[in-house]
Amino acid sequence: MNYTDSLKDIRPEPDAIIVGAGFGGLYALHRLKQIGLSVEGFEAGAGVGGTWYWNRYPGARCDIESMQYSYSFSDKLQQEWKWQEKYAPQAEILRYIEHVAERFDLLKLIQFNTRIVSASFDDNLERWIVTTDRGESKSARYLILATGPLSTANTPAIRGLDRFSGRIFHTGAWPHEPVDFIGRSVGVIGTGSSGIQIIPELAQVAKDLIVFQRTPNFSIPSRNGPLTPARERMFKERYKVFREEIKRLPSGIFFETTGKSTEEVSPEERQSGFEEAWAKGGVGFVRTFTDIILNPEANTSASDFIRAKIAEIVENPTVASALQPKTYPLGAKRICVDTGYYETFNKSNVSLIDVSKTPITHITSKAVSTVDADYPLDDIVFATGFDALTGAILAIDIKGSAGRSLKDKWKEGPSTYLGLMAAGFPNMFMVAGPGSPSILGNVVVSIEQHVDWISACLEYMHNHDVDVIDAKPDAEAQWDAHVNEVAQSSLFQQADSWYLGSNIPGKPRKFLAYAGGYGVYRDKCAEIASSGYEGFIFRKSPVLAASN
Ligand code: NA7
Repeated sequence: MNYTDSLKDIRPEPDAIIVGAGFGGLYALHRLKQIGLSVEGFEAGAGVGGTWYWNRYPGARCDIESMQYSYSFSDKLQQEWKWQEKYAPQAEILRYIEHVAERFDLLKLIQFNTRIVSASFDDNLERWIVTTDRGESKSARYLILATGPLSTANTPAIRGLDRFSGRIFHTGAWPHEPVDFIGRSVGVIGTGSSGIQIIPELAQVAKDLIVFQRTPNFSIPSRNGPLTPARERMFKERYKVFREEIKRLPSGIFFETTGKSTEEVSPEERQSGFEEAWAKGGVGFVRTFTDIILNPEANTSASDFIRAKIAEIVENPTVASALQPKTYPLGAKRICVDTGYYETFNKSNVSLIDVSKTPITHITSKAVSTVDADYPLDDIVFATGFDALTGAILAIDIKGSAGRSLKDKWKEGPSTYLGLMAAGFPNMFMVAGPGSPSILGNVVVSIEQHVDWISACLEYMHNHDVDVIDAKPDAEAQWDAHVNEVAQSSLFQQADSWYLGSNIPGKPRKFLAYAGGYGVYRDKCAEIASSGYEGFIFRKSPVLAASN
């Protein structure tokens, strides 16, 4: 296609195209609009919300407290919005995001039900040209990918799946209308965060629930409930200071902890610390003592504590044993948070099939079959996760300068500079992308930091009269080496997980996020910006200058 010739058909063109209307895309639209850019958003869904639009399965809920898993950019918003529960369910988070979109007048900027299928940087025009699944094209100076780190649902290619005559669901692409499971035989494949949330809900209504577990996860009870006025007050009274503090924390999440290491306390105090954290609930369990993540012995005592709890809760010792993670340390895979998960396995209608011992071989028209049995089912629910961090980006056919494809550049795994840009892809930014802390903690904190950094960078470009920014290949290579080095020394190497891409057959095994901590990363990004964007290259574009 000759883009120059076709340009007359695709004007008017915005300054920036923003792909995705979840937390990241909406804030990018708002912020870029605020600095005076014209912006246009594209969203595959029929509404805003991203993850919280698609993941509507029963039990879907955020495992970070609502008072923290929310925007901080508007004090009026954070003071006025009233969360109902300590850990908000999907519907409440979606209402919040819809409210934000309306409140900041963003809806009119977004074209819904439209998926971006390709994006190419035209070296002559120095603009990004995107095409949509509706056959339209649009060009913009800047391309912002806010496509979500966990948005491309992964359904394993199990032989015979297409022959199954019952209903098939994926937690990450749940229907909008209510789904009735009453009196049905339901199989759930997958026991990560999503499986652990949906299983107790299905067990209440299904005739039979068969859980196919390949790897057990550590799960901590949420102890969820209505948000107490005291807790709400505690946050709201010091929100401004508090938000600043959490930005500096390693995971962007505030936890109440003992502040001590396991070595500083007696065995009895250690036990009572774990008991207290278990009774309080939530992922904060892993921060009960400061050394759980760092010291293998401390980790083993925390892991043993959880294994003992599983054995205490689950009545059948064989089932309890199968539910106990034994092959990796606590924290090497994403820790899950549940409401009555382990208790669910005491119900007479629930069975656990350990597919690490008896793998699923195929699916027939009526059953899931393992090496030693057939399990007749009316419905199969895949809780099998996502092609994380790179999936949604690479689902777009992205071509940078000189027609270089991003898929090709990333064939050995993603490499980025600061997780914000990829060298050779000028004026293209990623929000919470690979090589940044992204989903290793509170992703909303990550998103706000990225969008603020990007908008400050665009202002800098405007003030310095430059039009094009790119990452330098050597700066990218150094960042990539640093990301890998930090990951190598972390716990994350000790289990197969979506953090490493190992859940997707054929995906290169490479740690996908930056594990050095949110605070450290934020400082690094700020330092680079204040040094005049070291590692980035800027240039003036005669063609863009002419179009100003
Ligand atoms: P996860 O955490 O990736 O969990 C997926 C689960 O599905 C996990 O238990 C997998 O077992 C299992 N799985 C994947 N493929 C298969 C096959 N082929 N057979 C059997 N079991 C399989 O996804 P979630 O949606 O639960 O959570 C993703 C994130 O969203 C979560 O961490 C939060 O950040 C929010 P495996 O462990 O690979 O053996």
